[in-house]
Amino acid sequence: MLSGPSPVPTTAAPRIASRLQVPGAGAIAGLIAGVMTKPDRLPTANTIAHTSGISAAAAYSNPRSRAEHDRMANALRALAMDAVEQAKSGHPGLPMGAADIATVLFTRFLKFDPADPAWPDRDRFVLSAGHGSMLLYALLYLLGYEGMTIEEIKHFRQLGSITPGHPEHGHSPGVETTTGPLGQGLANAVGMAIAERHLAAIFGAEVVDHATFVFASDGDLMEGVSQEAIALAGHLQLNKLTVLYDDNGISIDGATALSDSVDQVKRFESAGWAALRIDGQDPAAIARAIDAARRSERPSLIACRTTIGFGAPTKGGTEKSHGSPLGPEEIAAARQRLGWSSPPFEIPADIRAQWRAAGERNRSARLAWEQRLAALDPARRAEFVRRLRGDSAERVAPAVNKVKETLAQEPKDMATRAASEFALDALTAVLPEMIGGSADLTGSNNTRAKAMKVFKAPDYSGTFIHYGVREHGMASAMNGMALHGGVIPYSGTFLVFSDYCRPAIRLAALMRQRVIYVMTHDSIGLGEDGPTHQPIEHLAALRAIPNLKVFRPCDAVETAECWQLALQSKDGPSVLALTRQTVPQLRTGFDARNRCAVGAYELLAAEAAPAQVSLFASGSELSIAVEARKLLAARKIPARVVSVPCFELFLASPQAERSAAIGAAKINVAIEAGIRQGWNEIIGLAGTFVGMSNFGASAPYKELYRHFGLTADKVAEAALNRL
Ligand SMILES: Cc1ncc(C[n+]2csc(CCOP(=O)(O)OP(=O)(O)O)c2C)c(N)n1
Repeated sequence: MLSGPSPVPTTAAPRIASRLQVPGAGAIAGLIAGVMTKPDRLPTANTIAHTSGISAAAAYSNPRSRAEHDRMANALRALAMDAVEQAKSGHPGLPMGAADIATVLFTRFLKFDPADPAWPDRDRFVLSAGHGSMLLYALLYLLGYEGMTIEEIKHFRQLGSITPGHPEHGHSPGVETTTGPLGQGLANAVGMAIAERHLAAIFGAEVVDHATFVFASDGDLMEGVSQEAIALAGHLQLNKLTVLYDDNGISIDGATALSDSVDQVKRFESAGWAALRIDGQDPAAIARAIDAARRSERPSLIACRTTIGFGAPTKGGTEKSHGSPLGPEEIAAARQRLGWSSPPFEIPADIRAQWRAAGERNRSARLAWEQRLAALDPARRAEFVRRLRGDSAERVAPAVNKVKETLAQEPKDMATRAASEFALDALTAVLPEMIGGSADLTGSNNTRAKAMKVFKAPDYSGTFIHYGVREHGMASAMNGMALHGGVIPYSGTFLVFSDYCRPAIRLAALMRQRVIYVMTHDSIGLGEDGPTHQPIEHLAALRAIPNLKVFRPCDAVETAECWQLALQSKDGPSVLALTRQTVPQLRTGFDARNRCAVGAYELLAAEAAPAQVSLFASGSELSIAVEARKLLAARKIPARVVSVPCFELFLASPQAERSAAIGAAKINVAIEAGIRQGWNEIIGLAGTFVGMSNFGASAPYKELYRHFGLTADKVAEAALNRL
């Protein structure tokens, strides 16, 4: 489904969002314009050198006194308490418990520059436990991210603010991914780390050398997707990935011991990670652990024992500080205990200055990176920039046209999954940034183009990922890859297992990321594997997700066109629903237009005007419609056939185009080997639907089509009954 009007406009978001849309908005946009850096991004002497005369980098990589650290961490705690109190909702416990970890990470280790939140070589920080969003907003405010003002903090969780309940990518600067559904952020981070390793292997450490840090809670690690993510990261030896686990032993119901007794350190170790336990309120221990993680040859888990709601005298350490305001009395007592005397939303100038200086400490590193980028061989630099910008259209169109020319010269009846592989051979040759994969169904999904090398340790230059039987982790990692930029992720599984990917697909759609899901075995047409494997409601369920395009091409030509549209959809994910069974090539003759671009078009006009019947179908059912048209013609009933490869594009196309596709026949019939839901938009309430209304069965597919009435005879009969 395509979205309607965009979500509520924000106060600062429009300005910021425009910068967030293009990866590398600062450096890269500057490069493209032929200038290195915008003047306003150049450092002044004051921003690089501190009054003390030492560089920002040096000052803030050195440990500060415990008292100084505590005051900086308490600034985070105070902002979290106050913002949640003012909003009358939110989660103060996590930010208060995690403040020490965040202070050490952001002021001493994390490489970033608030002046250019999209700097491609920044370290990525993912707050997987998105309910702790105030931790992130307080950090972004204190570090000096543009637009993240104290007013935004005061408007936490309010309409139009850039401080929504859970962090939303593209909505607030510095938010790397949208989190809230637990476990997703952790799996996104695995994808980010994959993208980093790959781009470093291709372009070198001078321009790609950054780490990925995830802050994950008990809930993140309880969710099943975390196991898929952890196992994949361990297997791929993603040593630049570090999970900071907020081991506070508390979730909503109370102590995690109510429902969990996993030893997380052992769990991660068994998946190939380096893992250790530390006191998560001890800055020195935190720094030592992060330092060790940075030098590890394996991904690292740092299990940080913390106290939820640290500082709150009666609610701290309990679930009472997890997800509701602490209340004025508790806040007053916490202020006292923490030694924090400033009024709500006020940060003492010296602490603010320390945070700002920490925010600026990597400015020189960023500028040095820009110099290194500028020094790259021009062709290499241009390619790097092209990949980061995600520009592919100029390469895709000629490649697709070539495929279509080949198919026009030598029409091929083939399964659309095979047609997809045929298209992929051509597309991956011109778009080396495409990173494919499959959840252990490579041979069935046909997602591995012939020339693709496998992505694996220690040589990460390959572009095909064996994800293992991990659909959810795969889809979520693809979100992280797309968010990272520089790669175009696609991968495969059976359409029926889109259910196993759905939480990640939904987030890709919410974040408007270009992620492409090849989902084969798209109907009862898969045959003998039976109803467990036969998608029935899946097309409708996927079409229900806003911003997601669901393509169901009818033949090899449409498959190539749908690939083109998916690759060109930079503002959202796409599903390619493909057949297991062979289908005839219905589009013969070369047509340079991408006919699928309007979502539905007349494939065959009626043999005589005016048409009395319009037959609409998608995918493998198009050939049934074509046969039914012949049967009706034999009865002197003129019928036209309309191919509907993409509802979303159809519904978004201009009224005139939609009317042309729908036509004016008395009878509308739709044929799709799925449920009717959604089709009324095309055939109307009075239209006839030939499809499925219950689960399928196990049998050879032709028999199943006959059994369930998906035949040309039945379609013609349905039309005749209405005349
Ligand atoms: C997939 C998913 N299920 C449920 C929730 C609702 N929820 C939010 S936080 C949370 C658990 C809180 O425990 P923990 O992760 O340990 O966070 P902490 O209490 O330490 O802040 C739950 C169940 C969610 N956000 N995502």
